[in-house]
Amino acid sequence: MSGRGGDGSGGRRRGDGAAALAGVVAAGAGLALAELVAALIDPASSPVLALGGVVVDSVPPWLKDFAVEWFGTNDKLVLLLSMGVVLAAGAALAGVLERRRPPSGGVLLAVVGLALGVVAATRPGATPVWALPAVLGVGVGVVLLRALVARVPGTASAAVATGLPGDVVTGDPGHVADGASRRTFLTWTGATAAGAVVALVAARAASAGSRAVQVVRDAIRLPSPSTPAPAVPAGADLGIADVAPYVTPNDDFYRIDTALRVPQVDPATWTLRVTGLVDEPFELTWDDVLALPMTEHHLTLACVSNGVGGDLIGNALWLGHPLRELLARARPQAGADMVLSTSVDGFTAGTPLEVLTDPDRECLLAIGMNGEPLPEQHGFPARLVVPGLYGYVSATKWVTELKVTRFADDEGYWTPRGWSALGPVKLQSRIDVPRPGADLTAGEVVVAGVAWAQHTGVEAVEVSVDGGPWQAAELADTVGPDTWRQWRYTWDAAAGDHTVAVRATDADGQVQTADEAPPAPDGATGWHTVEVSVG
Ligand SMILES: Nc1nc2c(c(=O)[nH]1)N[C@H]1C(S)=C(S)[C@@H](COP(=O)(O)O)O[C@H]1N2
Ligand SMILES: [Mo]
Repeated sequence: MSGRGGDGSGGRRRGDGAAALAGVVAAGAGLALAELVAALIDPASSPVLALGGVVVDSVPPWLKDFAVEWFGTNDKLVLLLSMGVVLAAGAALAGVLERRRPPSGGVLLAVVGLALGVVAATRPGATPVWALPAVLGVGVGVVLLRALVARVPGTASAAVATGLPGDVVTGDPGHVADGASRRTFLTWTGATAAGAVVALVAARAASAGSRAVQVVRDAIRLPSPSTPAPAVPAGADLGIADVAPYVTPNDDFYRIDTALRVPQVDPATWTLRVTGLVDEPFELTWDDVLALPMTEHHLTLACVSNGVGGDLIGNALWLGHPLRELLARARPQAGADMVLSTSVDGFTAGTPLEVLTDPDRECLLAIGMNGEPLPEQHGFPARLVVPGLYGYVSATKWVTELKVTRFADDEGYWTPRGWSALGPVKLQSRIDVPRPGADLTAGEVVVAGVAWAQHTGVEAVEVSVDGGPWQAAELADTVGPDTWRQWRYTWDAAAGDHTVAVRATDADGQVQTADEAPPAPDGATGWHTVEVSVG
């Protein structure tokens, strides 16, 4: 096989490598510029983030479960890295195509770039301006691609390049000196790559400079509650090392959401609309919310994706206005049975209207978490929290709309993705100590952890060793049925390998089932067991 223009196939392949590099560098520079423009317009308009958002929204449930199982909360990092690999492969292909059949590489890049612009401009909350980063990025990317590929040594059009300023080419333009042309190519490619890095650094600086939301959050003074929470009894925390504390510090609180970048919501422009099947739709500003009577309530939030023994659960003191009051003011119409809450980022949750209007359940439009304004990643400036329901059907962060509707007419984000429309939290218990595989000394061993049955309450916890009889554990205090409870059992451990199991009983007398169910579609069940060796 021989290449074109008398170029041997070895040279041609070598040229392909350089063209692929040119493609990656040119596309990378275009994307870097897009990041810079996005940082100036709205960081959410980044084409990479927009594409990632589309991928997150459209991954099939099995792939999502696989990703969470393998990568846990690093799943987003893995997604971004995989996207990077795919984009780099496409860019390399564009480079090779541009060299072999110009301008097909440039056309490929342009088509992908413009598609990214469309994707960005159609994300939830987007304006048409959000297409700009992708459009400018791809424009520059195509120009750079053509310029770099033209300088790939041995490319037919390389001769064209030799007349340009900056090229150090001596000799006959038709037979470009190999070393010189390689140097020219590397100079151009290196300069482009350096430009890309500069653009990325500038993009970072620009978005750091616009951390206005953080500043606003730090300046907020939360109203004091007209209905304060009861004090946490001293006995709620047994003070055992490595057992989850009764109240989870904000920094340790699990985070689950579909957002690749934490939404930055400025309270000054934020509003909450109450709409749908109501007689009195209305809208609240941030100042309106701050003026409402506030309730404080401890409640334990759990993720439906939490496997048995998992840690996607946390307990906090929430400050907010009761949702039943907001709904009463809107006056829901007959036939309505669901509230679809929507986030700035397009996430939605469908919550039974009956739960939200229940006079005995503290469902809150929350603005405070453990004495602080909501942290940005937990929904600043406002989110929902509902005792007794998994987060995916209730706990909308960065919430902007409550639409009173019907389960027959609307569905929350996760329902068409293979999760149940209704998500009451299932009775569960977890062993925090000893850790799996622990080497213990024979004698008294403290077995301890947490158990939860939100809104029903935990009544009892029992421990069984090696399938033996269930033994009652000591239960810690709690402020009420909406939080988890710590528990402790002192085990007289004999030498050997042992399996320790835990089960809870709720205040209705229901005993935690041994039947194992995976998280999908409505929450995991089964007993948490830990294997240890005692020496
Ligand atoms: N906007 C938005 N809100 C959301 C989600 C989301 O993806 N986007 N995920 C929900 C899920 S599945 C859970 S378990 C809780 C987690 O809340 P946290 O991150 O504050 O712990 O948020 C809920 N609220
Ligand atoms: Mo969740």
